[in-house]
Amino acid sequence: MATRTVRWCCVMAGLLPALTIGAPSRQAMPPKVEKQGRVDVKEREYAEKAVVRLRNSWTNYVKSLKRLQAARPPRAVSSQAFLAPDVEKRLEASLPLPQRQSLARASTAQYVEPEVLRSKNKALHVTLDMAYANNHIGKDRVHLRAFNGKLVGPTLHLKPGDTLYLTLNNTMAGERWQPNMMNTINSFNTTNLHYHGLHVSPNGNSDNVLIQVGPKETQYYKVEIPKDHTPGTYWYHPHRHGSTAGDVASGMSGALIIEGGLDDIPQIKAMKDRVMVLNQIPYIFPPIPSTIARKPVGVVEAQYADLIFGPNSWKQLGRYTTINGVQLPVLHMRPGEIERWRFVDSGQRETIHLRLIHKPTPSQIAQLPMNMYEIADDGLALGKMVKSSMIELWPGYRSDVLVQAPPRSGEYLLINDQAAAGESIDGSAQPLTYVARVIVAGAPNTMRLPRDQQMAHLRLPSIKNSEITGHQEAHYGIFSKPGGGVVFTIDGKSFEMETARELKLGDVDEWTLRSINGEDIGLVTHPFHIHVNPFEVTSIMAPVTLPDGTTVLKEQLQHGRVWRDTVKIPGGGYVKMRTRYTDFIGTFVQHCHILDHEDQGMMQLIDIIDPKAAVSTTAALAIPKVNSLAPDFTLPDAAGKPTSLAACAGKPVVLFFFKGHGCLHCSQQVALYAEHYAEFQRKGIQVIGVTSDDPAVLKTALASSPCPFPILADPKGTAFAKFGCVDVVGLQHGTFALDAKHNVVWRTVSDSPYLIVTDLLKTLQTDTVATNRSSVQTPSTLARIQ
Ligand SMILES: [Cu+2]
Repeated sequence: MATRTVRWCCVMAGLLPALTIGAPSRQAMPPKVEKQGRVDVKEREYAEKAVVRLRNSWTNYVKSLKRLQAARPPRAVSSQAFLAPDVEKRLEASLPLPQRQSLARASTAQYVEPEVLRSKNKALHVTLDMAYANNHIGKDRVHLRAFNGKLVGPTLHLKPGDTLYLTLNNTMAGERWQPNMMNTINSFNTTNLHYHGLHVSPNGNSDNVLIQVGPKETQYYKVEIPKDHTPGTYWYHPHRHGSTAGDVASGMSGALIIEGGLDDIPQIKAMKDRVMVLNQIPYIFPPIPSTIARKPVGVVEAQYADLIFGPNSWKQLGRYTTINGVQLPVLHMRPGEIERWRFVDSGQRETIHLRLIHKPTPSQIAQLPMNMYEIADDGLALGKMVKSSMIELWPGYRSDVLVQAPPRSGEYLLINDQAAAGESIDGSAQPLTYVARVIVAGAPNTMRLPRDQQMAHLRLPSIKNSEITGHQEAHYGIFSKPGGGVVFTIDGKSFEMETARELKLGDVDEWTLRSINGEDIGLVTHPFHIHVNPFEVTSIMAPVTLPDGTTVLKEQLQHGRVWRDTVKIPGGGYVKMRTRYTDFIGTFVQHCHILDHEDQGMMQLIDIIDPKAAVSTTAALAIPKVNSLAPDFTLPDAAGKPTSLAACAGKPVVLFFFKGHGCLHCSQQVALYAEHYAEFQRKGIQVIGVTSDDPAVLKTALASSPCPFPILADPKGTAFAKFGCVDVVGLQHGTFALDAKHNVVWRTVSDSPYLIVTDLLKTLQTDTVATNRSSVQTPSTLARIQ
């Protein structure tokens, strides 16, 4: 692990980030609540109490673990057949009320696809508004954070070589920033996005999960899909440390399809293509005072963290796994028809075992089974068809399955089968639950399956022994804390911003992943996920108890090596995988995809550096330090008149470097400063922009959109260089707050422009920048001054 020279802890704690290279493009201020009325104080108190209760529930869980793991699965309906109503009724009495076969069989809920948005002319422009929405899950009313008001986000279709321009509008109300909440479940109104499985840049405003989008903030993402990107089923979801589980559990996620590959095989092209985002929304009904007559409404809130993210919570809540937000949807197929179902497991913490079961006919003629053939895992083609009676999903997994209806009419149920102790996330038994109803009827439509030979070339090439340049180990573990509660760790440490695992671009590593939990915790399976580069799993070893009572490790990979981006690490076992670090340098993460484990610390930073490049540390050294005197410069304005920084002597300055008027984000930045310029003036702060445009281009740009403050031309990048806004990849964006003596009081340098001008304005009180007080030298203290 390399120690990072820059402390980023404030980024994740909700404060302003310190200066970084390849840092978050969006340096969000802490969410601020202006009025600290009783409601805010109470909400915070409730959330903090929930964290304590969650800790206590883990303590109690650890104590009861032996008993739980020995427990038999609750009696459930046989997974093989429908039963006579009276028998069924008796058996179902032991199940949580909603999960009854009779209800599943009677469902008339309409199957729906998420909204579909497709790229056009190599670009896809999408806006996601995050806001509370009222919806129904079955008959239950729910009030949840949502994207565009739905229980599932739109499906985004792109092709290799396209660019995704995504605007994330966080319209949530301000929430009080809670100190000391690192590695706890907190602040669901602060969010961001991760493009799960995509091989894209983790920097700037691309797939950068270190960005935080606070309440009332907007983040512009630009994700460039490489021309040679592997087609497949990917997805997007929030990934802000502390609120990932809360936001994903509310249904804030959607599928992202990179077109091509398997789609172009004629037999598959002829099939109906269904995207099925599976959510496990753990809504609870808060207690309603008996004096108020209203119906309960289901919510997912931090103040109930112990009830929704605790061990065994999902089972106790008895909620349904929804498909595209619908509980028990009904699908219609014709006899002989084959469809492609793209399962996206957006559940936050449970394992899912999908099976299709059938109903015997009254004439005792055995009903024919529906066949399932898996063709891709995590969007990546298997290169063949694998006939499967059960599709095993862990949080974050995707599975593309060809589902073949039998040649006769019939009725089927898609179930999440019961799991014996040891087969689930936490080792406790899981009951059978129902997911969807499938009716096969109508005129036959006999379709053909593809042949393995047609798919073989779509599998990513295997990594040979001779290619491997090094080895990595990662140990995932939960350990009891002496004072109660547990810690979630990778390599013995909970998440921190100070250290990162350093990897080198071009290297090919073999990783050994282990799940080693505290002795009192026992066996826990953690789904490992790493961003940016997929990996080839070569072995999954899990402990199996033999009839004589001895335990041995047994290979779980039944169909050979497989490419994935998320893989379960069996408790007490290990995974071997190989991966190539190609195309992208930058900082991202590996973590457990049980999202409450991640939020509570089971995550680690990864830095991929380019050993051949004179890495950007040179630039870092050149960036004027906080409390140091900003270097002077003289540059021409649009009229060619030389202007120097020193000309503003005695005045605080906000100085920003941008890449020219051709850049959309830069134009937005200039427009934002122009819009708020009067407020800067009232505070006595001079705003100066420095562009990489030459004076002629600048003049043309200003003629069409005049600017109230000076913009200086720096086509040779001399001032950019003086302020460290030059990197191996070219010019960087920089924003510097200088006091009246032109000492740096705050700074940020990044791949993309700093756009939270209003927050900067609010934070930069006149007295902060007008004097050179030592108490306002760091971004974090600066941010606290209100
Ligand atoms: Cu985990």
